[in-house]
Amino acid sequence: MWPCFGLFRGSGTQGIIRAMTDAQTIERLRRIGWRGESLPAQGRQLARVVAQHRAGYELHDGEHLFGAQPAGHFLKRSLDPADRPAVGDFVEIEPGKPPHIVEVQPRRTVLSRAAAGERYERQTIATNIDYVLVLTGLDGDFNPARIERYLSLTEGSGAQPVVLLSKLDTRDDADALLAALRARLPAGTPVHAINGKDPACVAMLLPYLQPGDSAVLVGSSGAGKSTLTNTLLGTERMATGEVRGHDSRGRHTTTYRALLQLPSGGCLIDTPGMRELKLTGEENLDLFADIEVLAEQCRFADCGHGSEPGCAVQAALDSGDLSAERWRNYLKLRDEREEQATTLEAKLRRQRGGRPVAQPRGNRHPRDRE
Ligand SMILES: Nc1nc2c(ncn2[C@@H]2O[C@H](COP(=O)(O)OP(=O)(O)O)[C@@H](O)[C@H]2O)c(=O)[nH]1
Ligand SMILES: [Mg+2]
Ligand SMILES: [Zn+2]
Repeated sequence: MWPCFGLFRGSGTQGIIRAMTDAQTIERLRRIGWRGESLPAQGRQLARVVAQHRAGYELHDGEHLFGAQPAGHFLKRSLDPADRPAVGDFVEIEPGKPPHIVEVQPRRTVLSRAAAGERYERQTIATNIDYVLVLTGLDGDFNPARIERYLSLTEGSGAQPVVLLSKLDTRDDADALLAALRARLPAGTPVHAINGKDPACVAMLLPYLQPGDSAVLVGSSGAGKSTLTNTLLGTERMATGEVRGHDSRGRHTTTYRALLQLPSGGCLIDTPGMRELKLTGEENLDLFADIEVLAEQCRFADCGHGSEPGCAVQAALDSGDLSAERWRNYLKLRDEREEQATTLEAKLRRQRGGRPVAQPRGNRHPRDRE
């Protein structure tokens, strides 16, 4: 099948040689998770962004690791930061010293968050990923509301979430925590408890890390992301840190995102712990769909779910069918999503010179249509 490439590109012996090198190039790119079929125009090369530093990018072409700089158009202040090359991107480069990134290939999936602070800015956490591994320690780090926040952010990414609980070896009551979490999250969300230091234990994650797969590890600093990464790698590649006793927080040992090739054939992106994970405003909050259905059963369409008669939410809270903690987290994330969606809409309107824009996805909320 592959030689077809060459026959289109050239003719005679030249074409066949080119075809062979194209097939080899594609084979090489497959190792770093590339799924495309056609290569860039002659004179350009494809590589994947494995790390981003202040001074430039680190790229991998399936064989070599090398540095590169973004072309000038990526540095324009008017450019949405979300359109700049990010870790996980497949980029076209032109040779040079150093090589230059000239184009970002269309992204299969994008995991982003809104940056902390006043100005609305979407930040890309990772692109072209199949799985978002949401890692939480079973120590003081354990926090179902934060897991729900991560899952909300993952919803719009196109990648599948996998909830991982580390430090299984440190407690005896993990089964009960696990059962409660499974009951709280949408059915079908994979939840695994692991000891990140034990290779036999992390083997259960290999189905997510097969050739062609890309996964990103997210979670607070100290949760054990780098420890798990090292165990999966079979080497101490990422620096890990001691956790402070009083709050189970790590010391941000990992300072940058890095995409690594695993012996199982998949690619894994380790990230530094992110202090604030603001919603972008584009989330659907599908993981709370049951609550939205419930709220539609209230007697009054504009029910405030306080002391109104016939409130289905209050009834569920009273009977224990809906946990107060989950309800509070839903309200918090919903309000934040609404606020961010409004800010995003205003920003898009400004960018388009005052013309009305399509509603951001997050506004497709049953109650908003009333
Ligand atoms: N007992 C135990 N300790 C772990 C586990 N995973 C991580 N740790 C420890 O937790 C600390 C923080 O881990 P690290 O991988 O640096 O966290 P990161 O900030 O998420 O990358 C280190 O001291 C690890 O040895 C685990 O599954 N069991
Ligand atoms: Mg780390
Ligand atoms: Zn109500």
